[in-house]
Amino acid sequence: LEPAYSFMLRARLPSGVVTPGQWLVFDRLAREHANGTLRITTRQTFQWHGIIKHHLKPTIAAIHGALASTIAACGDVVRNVVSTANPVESAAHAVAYEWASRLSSELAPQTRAYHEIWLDGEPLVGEPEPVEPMYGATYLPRKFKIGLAIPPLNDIDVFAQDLGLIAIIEQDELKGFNVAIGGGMGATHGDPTTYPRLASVIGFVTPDQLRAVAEAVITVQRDWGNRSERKHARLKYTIDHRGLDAFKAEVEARVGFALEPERDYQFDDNGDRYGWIEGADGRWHLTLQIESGRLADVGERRWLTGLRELAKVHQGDFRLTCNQNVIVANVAADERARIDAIVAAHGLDGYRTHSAIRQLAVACVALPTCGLAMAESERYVPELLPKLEAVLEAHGLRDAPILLRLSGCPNGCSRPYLGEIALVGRGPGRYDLRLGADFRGQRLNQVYLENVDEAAILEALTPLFARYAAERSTGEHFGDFLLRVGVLAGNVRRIPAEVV
Ligand code: SRM
Ligand code: SF4
Repeated sequence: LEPAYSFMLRARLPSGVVTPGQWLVFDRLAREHANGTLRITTRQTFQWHGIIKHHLKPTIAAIHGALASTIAACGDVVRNVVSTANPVESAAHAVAYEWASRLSSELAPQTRAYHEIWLDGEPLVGEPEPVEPMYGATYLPRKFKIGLAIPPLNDIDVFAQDLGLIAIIEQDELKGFNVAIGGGMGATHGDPTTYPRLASVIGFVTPDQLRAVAEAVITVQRDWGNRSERKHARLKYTIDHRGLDAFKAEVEARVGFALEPERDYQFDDNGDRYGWIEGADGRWHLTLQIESGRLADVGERRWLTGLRELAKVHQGDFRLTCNQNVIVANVAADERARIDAIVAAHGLDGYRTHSAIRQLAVACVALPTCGLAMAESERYVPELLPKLEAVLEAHGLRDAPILLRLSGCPNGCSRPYLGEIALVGRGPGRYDLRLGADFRGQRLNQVYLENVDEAAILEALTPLFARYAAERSTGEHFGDFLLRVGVLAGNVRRIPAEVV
């Protein structure tokens, strides 16, 4: 007898693209080997929860058989490369997506041990494991995240990435990318030497320079990153410790050219655009809201089944979004009615009627599967939202787009520090209430109340909603409003002395 351990598996799906064939495999794995649910993550991929030990190998083999992988979905390597979720609206979008896929495959670890352990590959006994060309023998100090955003959409939260790429597209032609480095969300309660940080833009590269610059940023972090204190091992601390200019100079020295000055760009928002959108090529894309990314069959919501039924008939592909939603992408105009019927029959059409705050809510997994959770997150959303909606409705704010993010602990898997309103777990039923990020993923929020319960959160928000309803200017977002009227002071970022 041994303890009944169960595991979580995560796939690597660059840019969140899933073919219908893959979807059917992943759906089967959810039902046969996991807890009957598929979980879309905030990095555009799937997690399966509750896999018991002897189901791990067949599940990984089936993912591999579906031409996907779990390698580099976790670990101190380049993680799933994310990109703006609907990159099919123009030819330049397609090129940007190709870049995300290329970075994902070329920067993945080359180890054969994975194949030997999980896929019955040739044993490596007696042979030395080939040296990783980029990672070397000891890989990176910490996880490393790359994301590519295509303005005006910042749906991937490009400034939360270790390496954020902002595509510069002019007259439908991809000119290159602004390069932003050192973003990250994770922090530890009570430890000011850990903090969320937005990535800093260091310049512009042309497409043919991108691969070399990406590798240089990764290898400088490999060589300079803190390997003795894991809490300070992310790129953001390396940059604050060594200085942005020194880091950039080292990158330029390694690639042998200087980065051009950053180009102009404008982000409108970091949410998803629900409903049907027509692409430049006349194909259609339908974004559906999946609350907290959890695809399950519960009551009227037959979401897991609904997506399976869609995958059986859909001729295009699916795109997972960093806001935990799904796009039924590349649909011919005359197929739309059939897709709509399946969507409605399975209760997937909630996006049509949801309040604005519900449409924009993102929550991390937290309890019961996350071992680091201090408070509920995903499971708290259905309880909290109706209460917030009631207050908002009372002030005529049902359709006011307010970005809500919940995390069960300060690691920040829902990127809560970019929420206009955010709850960050402290303990059972207790959260830090943070307010005042912008609507574009370009400004961090601030702590408004520490370690409070639901009653205190609602009590604090009610007068703020009342003021917002009465005093906001046209089109002004909640976070911006709180700063303008002085409820919050401007954010001044100080790097703690211990980090420098
Ligand atoms: Fe995360 C650890 C879930 C996106 C920052 N994250 C975890 C673990 C694996 C807990 C653990 O280490 O034991 C969580 C598994 C929970 C479970 O039961 O499934 C977990 N993270 C998630 C997901 C599933 C949240 C979601 O609800 O969608 C996301 C999966 C991403 C993926 O597909 O690869 C997820 N995690 C993020 C993000 C957002 C992002 O990448 O855009 C962040 C903030 C960005 C960043 O990395 O700075 C994030 N997760 C963390 C951290 C803090 C890292 C740090 O620098 O301090 C941890 C803890 C750690 O690494 O030690 C963590
Ligand atoms: Fe777990 Fe914390 Fe990440 Fe939520 S934010 S999934 S509680 S590690």
